[in-house]
Amino acid sequence: MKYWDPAIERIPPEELKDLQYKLLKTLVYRLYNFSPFYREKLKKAEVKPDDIQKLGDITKLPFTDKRDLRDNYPDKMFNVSQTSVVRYHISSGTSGKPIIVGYTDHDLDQWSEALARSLTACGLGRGDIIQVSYGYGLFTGGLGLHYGAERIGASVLPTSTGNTERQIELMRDMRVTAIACTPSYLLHISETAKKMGVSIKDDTCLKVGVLGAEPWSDKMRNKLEEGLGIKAYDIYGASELSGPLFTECQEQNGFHVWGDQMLLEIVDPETGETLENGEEGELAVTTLQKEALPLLRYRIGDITRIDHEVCSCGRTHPRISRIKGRTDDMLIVRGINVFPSQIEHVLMSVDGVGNHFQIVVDRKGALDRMLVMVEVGDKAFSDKIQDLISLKDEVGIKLHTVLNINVDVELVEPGTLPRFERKAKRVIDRREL
Ligand code: DLL
Repeated sequence: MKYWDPAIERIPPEELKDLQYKLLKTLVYRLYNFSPFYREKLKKAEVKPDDIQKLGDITKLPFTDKRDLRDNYPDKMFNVSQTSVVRYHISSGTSGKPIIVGYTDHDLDQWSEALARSLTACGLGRGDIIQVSYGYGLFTGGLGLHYGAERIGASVLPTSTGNTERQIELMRDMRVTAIACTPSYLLHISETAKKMGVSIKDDTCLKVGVLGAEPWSDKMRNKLEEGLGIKAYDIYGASELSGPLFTECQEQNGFHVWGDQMLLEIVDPETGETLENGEEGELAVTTLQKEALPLLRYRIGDITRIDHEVCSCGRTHPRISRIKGRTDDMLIVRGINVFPSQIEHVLMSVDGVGNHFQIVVDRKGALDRMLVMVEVGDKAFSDKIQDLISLKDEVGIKLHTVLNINVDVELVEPGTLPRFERKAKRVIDRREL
């Protein structure tokens, strides 16, 4: 088993808790004394730095969320002056103002360090050639993985997104061993390669995918792993936390979240109440060491659960399970909560259905209507009409069983739904118009 920094990655859990407590105490002291934004928030919540006497006292502290960042646009929540900021990234978000994040030298160093541990946990290191096909620029994916991969001594091929045929030629000719991109983009790459007559499995050296920035299912993982002959690791992160940060290890059983950098809680999305270990809820993150944009109990909107068991890989830091969805991409259709990831899961379990789908939600009179458009697989497409009708019925019944609502299904020709180089946009909600 390879570690990047075994002393910290295998730190005894009790020592990690002590370290987290010390870092939390220092953070609250720093915010109370030096950040006008947090000082006001802490005063309102009637908490002083001295009230933090143990790790569990974190629950006395107030939450923050996206609204705080938006209300303090562009940089009023920063806790350093502009002269200490060496980089900005911007997250576009789906509505309202963008979110500006900033980094000091130390922040960038910590970010690369976290990714160095994570990429090592995916079995990568010196000698690997890593194609970074996340967007470079304001998005955190490209530059984040770039510096993380350089830190472990791998060779970086900074292709960014787009120009897919060239990406495939380079992957083959440069003997790329790992690719970092969204799972939907890797799917698109694999389809394009097929059209070009390139077999990623047989004609390239690709063995690892570091795939994330959007929810994807285990079924999709199986398809990618089997189809491309790779190990596909999930990677999680968010601009507010720095960018991409945490991956699974080779056990592929949850993201290892580096506890010396981030302190995690799971809270009830409705009430904000802290939930027990192992319960599913909204992730709240406290950044223990970030300088430019520290976040206290930041409610990130992602639904997951925490596992404090030491992983069989030997790493002792807490793990979170794969992201089920967001509190805010959760669709409520006729009063029922629906996550796009549940729909993907069902579709991927039906033989004959392709990999691409789109969800359209509409309202007829007072009634919500959900349509799932899905491409049929190449093989099923050549089948008889009767077979297609049965396939459509099968999808409808399976979706109904899992979601508990009637869903209209439309089978469409392979290659007709939009493809994505960045994050996939699977849901069109027409009810708001
Ligand atoms: O997506 C950072 C990133 C880049 C992560 C590259 C992984 C790889 P944002 O654009 O700010 O940052 O979006 C963050 O994306 O709160 C989640 O809702 C979602 N997300 C990120 N990774 C995953 C994942 C980047 N592996 C938001 N599974 C987060 C599910 C994910 N959702």
